[in-house]
Amino acid sequence: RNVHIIGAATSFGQPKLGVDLGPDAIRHAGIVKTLSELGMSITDRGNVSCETDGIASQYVNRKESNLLNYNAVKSFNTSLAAEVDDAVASGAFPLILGGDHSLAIGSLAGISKHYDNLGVIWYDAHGDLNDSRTSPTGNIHGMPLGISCGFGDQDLVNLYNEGQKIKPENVVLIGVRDLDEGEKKYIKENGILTFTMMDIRVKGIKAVVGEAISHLSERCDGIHLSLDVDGLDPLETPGTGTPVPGGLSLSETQLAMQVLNVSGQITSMDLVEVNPLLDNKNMTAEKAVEIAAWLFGKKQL
Ligand code: DIR
Ligand code: MN
Ligand code: MN
Ligand code: MN
Repeated sequence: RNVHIIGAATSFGQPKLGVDLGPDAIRHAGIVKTLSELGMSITDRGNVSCETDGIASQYVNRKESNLLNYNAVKSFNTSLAAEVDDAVASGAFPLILGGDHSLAIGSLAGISKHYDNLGVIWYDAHGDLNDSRTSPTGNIHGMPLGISCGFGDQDLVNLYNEGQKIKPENVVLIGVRDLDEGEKKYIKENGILTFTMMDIRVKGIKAVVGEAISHLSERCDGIHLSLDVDGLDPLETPGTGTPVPGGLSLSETQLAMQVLNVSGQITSMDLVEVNPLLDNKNMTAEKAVEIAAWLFGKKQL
């Protein structure tokens, strides 16, 4: 299997410096060697980044008060979408390393071009379903799933190609435990299949991922996994900008990835929000490599 690694070296979707170094931290933790040893043929396409005025512009360059770094996010994601589109067109599995989660606007724009009914599994403590009106922060990394569903700023919704990239009924949330009020309303109104941490504690992660796959596989022609490392507990992945206690363990995540691997249905992946400047000896990037390894077939025996 050909895997194209694309570094999405962005921090524009949130205020903390260092998440743009996530892709290189994951490379240092051995992503290429680890996946190669599992039999994958790896091409590292390097990083997509974006020209900016530097740190000082972080909160200056905004479209409206609640879409921070708007121009940088838009320009970055337009470049990323083209790179991801090219990887999918070549027949490869795109593995997008982040970088803050606003990069999913571009990855989904590039990938969805190749599918009629792309499914998405969003493995995250958060829903990322805000728009500029519901967001309590103005940080666009809290909005990419909503934008991809056609909700919010129309220039971001129509980025790279016109219209909604995914249908809300083709989305499954796993691991959520920190939803804003507007996100709860959006989930209920659109009937998004959602497995909170409490649901996972009741049903178990294996059953939850199985339900996610059966929900999506009957209606979708491909399934994208967007995995935010803050879906895991901060004890496992401390190097991330918005940690929330009470998350998934590494072994639950390994099991989730094993179920996805066995299903044979995952066609692309984002692995995001690794911030080495907030980390302890690069352990979060090492966990990210371990998670990817299980998605690509790693086993304990
Ligand atoms: C919060 C945090 N819901 C926001 N979102 C995060 O700013 O919209 N997403 N951290 O990953
Ligand atoms: Mn499409
Ligand atoms: Mn998150
Ligand atoms: Mn996220």
